[in-house]
Amino acid sequence: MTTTPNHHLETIAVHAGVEPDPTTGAVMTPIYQTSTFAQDDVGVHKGYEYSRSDNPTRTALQKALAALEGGQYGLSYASGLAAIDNVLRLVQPGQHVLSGNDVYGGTYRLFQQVLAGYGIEFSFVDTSDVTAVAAAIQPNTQLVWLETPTNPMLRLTDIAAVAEMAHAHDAWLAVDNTFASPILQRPLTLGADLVIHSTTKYIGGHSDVVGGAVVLNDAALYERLKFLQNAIGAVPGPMDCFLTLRGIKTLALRMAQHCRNATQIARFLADHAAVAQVIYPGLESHPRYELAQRQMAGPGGMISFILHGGETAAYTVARQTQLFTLAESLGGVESLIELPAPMTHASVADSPLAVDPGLVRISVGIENAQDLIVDLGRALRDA
Ligand code: P1T
Repeated sequence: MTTTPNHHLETIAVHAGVEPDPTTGAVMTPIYQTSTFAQDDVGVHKGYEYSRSDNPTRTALQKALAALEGGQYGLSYASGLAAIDNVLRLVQPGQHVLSGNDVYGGTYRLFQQVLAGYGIEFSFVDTSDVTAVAAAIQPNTQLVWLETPTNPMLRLTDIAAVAEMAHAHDAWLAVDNTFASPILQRPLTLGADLVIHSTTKYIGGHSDVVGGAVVLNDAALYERLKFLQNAIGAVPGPMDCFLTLRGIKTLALRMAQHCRNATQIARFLADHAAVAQVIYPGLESHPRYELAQRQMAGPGGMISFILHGGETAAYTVARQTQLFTLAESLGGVESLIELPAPMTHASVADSPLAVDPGLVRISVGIENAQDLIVDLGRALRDA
């Protein structure tokens, strides 16, 4: 059914974008596994011509994503990085992008090793410090790019404050909302112009599909991105759209459990003798705890920590957990553990964004919290 912005997020997650199929009444949007669509006459069709341009399963997903983020328009992509690449194509050679200095390693790689070669200028600052953002904005800044919480340090940025700053300089603010999910944070409502997701993570939620999304309100920017989505062609297939839509239905439920479990685990880690530092937006020790309370509806499922035993101890823990699978990615129902420096952030090694080699990152799943604590406790015994 058509949801309205007055519906609560739990309702939007279940219903948005999905209408009973007009031909059969199928309650779930079918997987329109077709590359092309018959035309009644030359150029006369039912709104669909070719599945790179549009596909009904993708349309349903895009509507659901837009509704979840409280935006007018949603666009889906083959991966989070494809979504990021499309947004960056809004920026022209000679223009400047001001990026956060703690971002997914692949984002930094795309910026520095691909797009900088096409004449886009990048600089990287700690966006959690708004005075640093103000100092780094240049006359040619067209886009401010940030993650909050960041990957992997879980730093938080005041979205409303940075949006105001960007707009004062006629720049757009893009927020990669992957770590929070729209259930916990809706950047468009705080003044951001573009919200980006790796839907591979919480939105899909089951570690079975790779995808990306952009949601926005500006009609002209949407038209340009829609053009780019088709012109560049990094679109998701109908099966992937279906899986992502199916995941979305339980997003609110899952996020609640991710937050509950992660809060318990963060406290357990904070009290553990082998642990030197726990970074989690739900702990009062987090430097922006107050902002987390104000900007987010919950602290999320991601925790980073450092052990007294440093890198060696980090490897020991990562190798010894059993319920926490050693793997890249995050946001699925199952708990994962990884070491960012040699894994997800290997592409920032030897750069100013390099990550502490002793940092451990966990994505807390929706299993029983006590079972997860026992698993971590066992692994920490040797760390
Ligand atoms: O993997 P992909 O769907 O292309 O999304 C890239 C991406 C974008 N933004 C953020 C904040 C991300 O964390 C990611 C992907 N991150 C991982 C695979 C990871 O383990 O951190």
